[in-house]
Amino acid sequence: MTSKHSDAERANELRTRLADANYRYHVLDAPDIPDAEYDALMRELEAIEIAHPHLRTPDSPTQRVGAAPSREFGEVRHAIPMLSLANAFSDDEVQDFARRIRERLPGRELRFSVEPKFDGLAISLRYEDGVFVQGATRGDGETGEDVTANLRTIKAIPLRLRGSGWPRVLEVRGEVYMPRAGFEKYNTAARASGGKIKPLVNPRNAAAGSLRQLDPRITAKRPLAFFAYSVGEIEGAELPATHSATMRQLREWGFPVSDLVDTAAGVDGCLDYFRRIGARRDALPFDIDGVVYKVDDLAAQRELGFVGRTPRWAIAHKFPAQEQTTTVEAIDINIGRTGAATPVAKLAPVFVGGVTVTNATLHNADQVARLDVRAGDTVIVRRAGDVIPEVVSVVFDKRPAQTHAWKMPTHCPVCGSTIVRDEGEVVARCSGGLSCAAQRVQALFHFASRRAMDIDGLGERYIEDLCDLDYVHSVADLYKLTLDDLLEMKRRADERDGSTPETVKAGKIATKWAENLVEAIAQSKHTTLERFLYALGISDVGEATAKALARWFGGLDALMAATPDDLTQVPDVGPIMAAHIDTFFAEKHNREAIAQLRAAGVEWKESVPEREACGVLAGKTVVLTGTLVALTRDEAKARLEGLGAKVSGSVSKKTSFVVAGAEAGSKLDKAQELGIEVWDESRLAEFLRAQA
Ligand code: JCF
Repeated sequence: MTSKHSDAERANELRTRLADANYRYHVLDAPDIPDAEYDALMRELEAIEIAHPHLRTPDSPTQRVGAAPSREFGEVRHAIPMLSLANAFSDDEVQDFARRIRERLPGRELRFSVEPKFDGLAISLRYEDGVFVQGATRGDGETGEDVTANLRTIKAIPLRLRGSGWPRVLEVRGEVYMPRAGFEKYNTAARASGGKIKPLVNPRNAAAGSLRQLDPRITAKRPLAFFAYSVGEIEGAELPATHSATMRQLREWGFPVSDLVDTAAGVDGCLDYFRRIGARRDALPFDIDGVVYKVDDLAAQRELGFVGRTPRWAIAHKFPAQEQTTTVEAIDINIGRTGAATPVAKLAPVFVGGVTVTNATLHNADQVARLDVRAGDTVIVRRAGDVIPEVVSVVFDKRPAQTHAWKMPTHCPVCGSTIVRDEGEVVARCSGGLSCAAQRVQALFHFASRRAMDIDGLGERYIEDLCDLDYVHSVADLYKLTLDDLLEMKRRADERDGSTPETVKAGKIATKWAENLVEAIAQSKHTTLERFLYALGISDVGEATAKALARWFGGLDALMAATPDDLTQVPDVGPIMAAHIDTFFAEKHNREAIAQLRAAGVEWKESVPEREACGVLAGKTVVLTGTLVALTRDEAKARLEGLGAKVSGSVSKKTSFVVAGAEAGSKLDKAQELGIEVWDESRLAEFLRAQA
């Protein structure tokens, strides 16, 4: 055996092996070799073909990678026109469709082949003697574009038919689509590319755009797939007598046919299928926009024929569209229970995803900027399943003159407090906290919680009732509640919920609850400054910080008078937290709420400030960065604080020195930039040993 002969044999063997693997993966959905092995076989075949170019065949899997770009697409005249389907948007329209068929085929039992309507691009694939020779888009139905080179790059499309018995000429029609996972993955990469790669708008546009690339190497990089759903021209062999059997045959010849393809008896079977697929729609790995019913018997199809350009024997039953265009009347912000400010587009009412929508979320200010949505714009709104409606994109061609870029309002629409957004944060927040009606329930819940004011018996449900029924508007109102108020509130809440008959026992339980709560509220008045500070719910101020603030300032008035610079002197308080504290106390509503709480009798023992830092590092601010080996960061921090240092999280001009462990990053850079002393871990260890 010559080596040339064995190369040819090996190349054939590899092609068969790779085509099998492809078939198992794309058609049977049951891969049998790992990706790495597939890649290794592919490289082996490439090597043989490079060494012996005459062994390269047009149906070789190496030919999928993408040919050189062309200047324009050639035209392909479809031997049999590629038609379109009539649409049905309701059960009634499906009933009408079936009735028209029954009138033409009286007494015939109707079986339908049913399938999802894939949301991609319709194409036609031509095979001669079992080899893929030409692929075209639908175009105007008569003539399409020759996208053969692009279609070759799609691994789900067989380059050579499997099995036997195929006609000499076989034209298969179907849909090229982009699976959702591939779409998401592509867009994640695009968003990370810093503008170099443009994100795809939706999987359908993505499929269409990818196939219309003049450079097949670009198409090759797009995650496209294919489902066959019908046949066109056939020459030289008979196909089965039903559509469903034809689909099974196509599958055997190597074409992906969706698992969801099925048959159904009569209209009832069709409508049942519609609902079953509809329920699964959002969980499918690809987009669909409805289902298609086709009379299964091909002889019956021929009898029924066409009206104009649509077959009488098939119809597309559409789901309610998940995307619609409408106009933005205004962009407001919605304040959530935690104070998060979410921009919301107020829309001209539009029917989308099965409901009328007047609001769509814009998520956050960055998203508004990315989309560049403005009041007055025409936009595409999407509502998929139970997901809240969102604005997908702006139709810039329709933008009226005189629009203005949107900016996050400076003040909360609910309470008037300042809206703040921290550096590096996506979400902007209302700083109203205690006083903001939108945050009232959350603020009260936190205020009453065990580690804050510790008001036993005031659960979230009662807080909601107290707020909803207007008994409490701010935390200070809690201290005005009387036993009668609570009992009346409970009675009204029960009435509203239509619950609890007025039994003696229920009345006793309610009275006990109210008495206990009044007592717990009264008890909570006697507290500590640190609990009180924690209870205020200042952004980022947890128990530890509340304690540090209480010790450092000793009293509330001194704290409220502190500047951000004063605040950063406190152990553990960095510039961001200092800004939060400052904003909180600067807010008139918050100062009023505090005054009311004090007037209601909330009190604590004030103490002398404890800030007399002693020890060798008194007055020094140290920053720890990078990984320490001999001791943990917390240990190092405790040791340094024990020597009187303030350990801070960020480097500034005030930093005395930086301790940089392994792989120190931006903080070390900043220290060097500012000319601040840097210690490595061994120097720290030596210093600590000397102090011991
Ligand atoms: O998406 C489909 N399942 C589908 C779409 C199936 C068909 O037989 C179609 C189609 C769109 C047009 N037939 C036509 C003529």
